[in-house]
Amino acid sequence: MLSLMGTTAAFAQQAPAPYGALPTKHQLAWQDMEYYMFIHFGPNTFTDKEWGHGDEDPKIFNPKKLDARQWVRTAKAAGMKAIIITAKHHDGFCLWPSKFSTHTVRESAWKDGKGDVLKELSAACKEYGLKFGVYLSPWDRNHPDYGTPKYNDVFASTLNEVLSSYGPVFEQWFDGANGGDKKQPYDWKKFYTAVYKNQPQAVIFSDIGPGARWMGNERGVAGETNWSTLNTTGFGVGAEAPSTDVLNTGNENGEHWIPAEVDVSIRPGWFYSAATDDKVKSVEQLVSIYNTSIGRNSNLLLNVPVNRDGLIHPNDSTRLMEFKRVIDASFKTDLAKGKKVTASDLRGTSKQFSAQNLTDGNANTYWAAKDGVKSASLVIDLGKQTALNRILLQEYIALGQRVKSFSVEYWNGKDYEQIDKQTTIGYKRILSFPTVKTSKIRVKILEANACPVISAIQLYNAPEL
Ligand code: IPT
Repeated sequence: MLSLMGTTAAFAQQAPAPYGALPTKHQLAWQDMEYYMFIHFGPNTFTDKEWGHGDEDPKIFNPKKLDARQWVRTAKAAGMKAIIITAKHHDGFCLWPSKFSTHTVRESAWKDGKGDVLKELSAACKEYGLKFGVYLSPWDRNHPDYGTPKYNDVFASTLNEVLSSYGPVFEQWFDGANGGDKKQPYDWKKFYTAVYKNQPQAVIFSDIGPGARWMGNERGVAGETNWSTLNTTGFGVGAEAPSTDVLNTGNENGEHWIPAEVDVSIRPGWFYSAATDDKVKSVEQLVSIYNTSIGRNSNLLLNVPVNRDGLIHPNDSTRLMEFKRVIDASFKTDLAKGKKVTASDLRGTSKQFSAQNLTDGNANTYWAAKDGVKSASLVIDLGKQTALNRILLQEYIALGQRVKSFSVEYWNGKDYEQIDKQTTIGYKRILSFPTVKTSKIRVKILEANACPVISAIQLYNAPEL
């Protein structure tokens, strides 16, 4: 009997077995980046178009004051961790002097054809410690081989060229947009191979990953339920993608770990247009997007288009700074930090799984319930009446995404009263609610696919906007 109990106790203190599809270490590092800049830039910037036809005179591309360091400084000051640029959009124009195209910066008026936007941007990212990523559209309305099997080799060579010339690339972005008449069956396997051969750590974005998935709309609104797992068997990119509803929520118990990335523009269009100078999204809109992207288990790729001078317009950079001030103020002081947590279930007595790990300010430590326990309650004792209006929760996703539903309650002096009830958590979930004054918060994990493994619960009192 004694030895049996000993065995049980020792067993209970093993780390939980991973559940379901899991992130790679590159996906884990990517998820921590959270917020980065998209830059749409090219001939469309000079023609006020969103989808160029590929027959634009390359000479129109002439951003006389181009300063990639200004873009990077802006992104950095905004709190962003990286920049992804449209190296080649649907018009086929290459922002670098590609050997595989005759429609490039080399043919443009900019710097007498001697310029290279990717070179300048990758160098500036390196200088300021930001990561660099590239968007390359497979759809190409300029390349003469497009629509023939030869084009797959051209595009693979193009990928090879970009991904071997500008240092580390953290993300390769594949657009599924295709409005052309010419049919081109893409050889995605060949494209992915070209990426991984040159940049094994790169996270590949497309509608269905394999590194990260489109979340189904361009409004910045990920699903309230958002699983980082997706079924991809039988699906493809673009027209063959799963429905946007599925991309929005992922698949519970999906085959692969393919977390959502939200792509949204700070202006009505993706490309710069003087006509949208007064239509830059408001701070309120951006905060709302923050809550429905980063706050819903997604990374946020916010597009800030560069203008005809080759600069980020002051209206956009000013707004980015205003937005950052609000986010910084909202998440300035974690009122739960260091506070005592009581859990209804403990995985043994080891500190490794202790409920205190929830409020230690370290997302690499976690509380876990015992195997087989799929619901639990966690009470945070704030020690005194405290005003609160935000809660931030994180699962320890290295071991998979588990939680199916949870609720948040506050102690009103007599009872626990429900503030909100939601579904998934994932890497990060943020809930906003009208300010409550309370001494205790109770989080109930109502349902999980395996024992819950939670790395953080944080509480904030964000200033009113
Ligand atoms: C849309 C594509 O259809 C989709 O595959 C993905 O690339 C997405 O863009 C990225 O934002 S096209 C858009 C006009 C909805």
